[in-house]
Amino acid sequence: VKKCSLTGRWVNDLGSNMTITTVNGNGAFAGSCHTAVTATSNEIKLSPLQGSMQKSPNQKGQPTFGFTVNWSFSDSITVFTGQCFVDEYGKEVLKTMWLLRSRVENIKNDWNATLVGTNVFTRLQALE
Ligand code: B9F
Repeated sequence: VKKCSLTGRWVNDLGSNMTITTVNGNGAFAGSCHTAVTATSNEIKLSPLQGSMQKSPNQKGQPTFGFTVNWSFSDSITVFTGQCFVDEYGKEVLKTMWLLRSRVENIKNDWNATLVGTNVFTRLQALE
């Protein structure tokens, strides 16, 4: 079975681009994310991400992972959790869910400070 590797460039169903540059021996990884969507007038900026993936000795492939994106242009943070799958055509797919936490000024607004959603990432094919 083809192995799923997180390293490389990915695009999700919203059109956001993500690059994972390094995965170390402990499964720690780093990269950057450029969201295609926002809900502020702030200019979208490339934002750093840091994550961790399962690398158990008996890794049967299709690892689980989590990562945090620290949005450089707002006070918000998104955490993603997911799994890297190889689909029936041998294509790698990252199936994720996310929580997006916004900063609120007052604890009374805490109840609506977190959004939840899903994203599907596929490998960004380099232009030929
Ligand atoms: O638009 C977000 C934001 C946070 C506070 C004001 C604006 C920052 C970018 C988040 C991008 C999300 C989506 N992009 C993607 O690829 S992360 C999960 C989605 N997947 C107003 C308050 C909270 C959101 C909008 Fe805001």
